Amino acid sequence: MKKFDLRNIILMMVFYMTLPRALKAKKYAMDEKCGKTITMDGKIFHSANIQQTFRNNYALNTRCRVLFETMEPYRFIIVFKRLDIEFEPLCDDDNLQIFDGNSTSHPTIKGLPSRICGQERPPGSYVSTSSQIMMAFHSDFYDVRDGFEITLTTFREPPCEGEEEFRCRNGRCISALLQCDGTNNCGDYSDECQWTAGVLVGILGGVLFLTIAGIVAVRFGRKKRLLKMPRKLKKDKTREMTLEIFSTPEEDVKCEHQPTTSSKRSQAPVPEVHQSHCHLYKIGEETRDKTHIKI
Ligand SMILES: *[C@@H]1O[C@H](CO)[C@@H](O)[C@H](O)[C@H]1NC(C)=O
Ligand SMILES: [Ca+2]
Ligand SMILES: [Ca+2]
Repeated sequence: MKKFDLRNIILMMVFYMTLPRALKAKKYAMDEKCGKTITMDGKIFHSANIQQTFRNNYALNTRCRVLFETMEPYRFIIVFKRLDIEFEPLCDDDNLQIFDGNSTSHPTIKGLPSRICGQERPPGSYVSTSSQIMMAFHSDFYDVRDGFEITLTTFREPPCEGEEEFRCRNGRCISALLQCDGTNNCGDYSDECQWTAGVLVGILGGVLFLTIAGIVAVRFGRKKRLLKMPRKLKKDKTREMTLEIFSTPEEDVKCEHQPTTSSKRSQAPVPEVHQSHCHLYKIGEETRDKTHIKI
């Protein structure tokens, strides 16, 4: 592995933070591109991530072909990131085929099974001998799976071109922009830096620590507030009750034992002391009816 000094590391980090999105690997779902051709120029568009589908499972009864092409003298490096296609010993039910050319009449890519299925992803990397490859996917009428995920990278035979290209340990020349981007483009991981893992672990560790610290702080704050809450609630309740009592209109105040049949004029005024007692009594009755207040 290469050794980087601090200056290079900082330069690299700045470089990748400012890297335009367009230069990063494009993602494709094969089931959205059936019958289409995807062209990678090799200089600007030099890597792609291909999945069978962006959904959870591929569809039943699928027959899909997608052609990938690049410019001479570029070729393709094929790296499997994951594989989950219904297993059958001969891969007769569901399968992926990758042809080393622009049609299904070409032989399949050297080193790969002619029909790919199962859950064990083909290890290492595979290369095309021409600038075109055709992917063909087939599924039958029952049992579907996740599909697959493949990294496709354009490369040239050495000698590599100065700063624009990176020379993999296996001799392939790929775009220098693919170094340390977290994807095994060369096929032997030589384009991925040793420090990337360390830095990533460091960053993740920092984020994790801050998150936990944040959660603890929020929890602690909430607990403190909750402890204060009951006193506040009690205060509010008493105020509400007092308001209820004093906001009762005077006219409503009547003693229950007061005769209601007599006319207003003949109604004897209730003595001051009696009235206040009566008033409180009435409120007690009223408030007992209202479920939200208890006396
Ligand atoms: C398909 O590939 C062959 C060579 O293998 C080439 O002669 C032909 O022009 C290609 N066709 C298309 C449509 O690219
Ligand atoms: Ca199936
Ligand atoms: Ca890479």
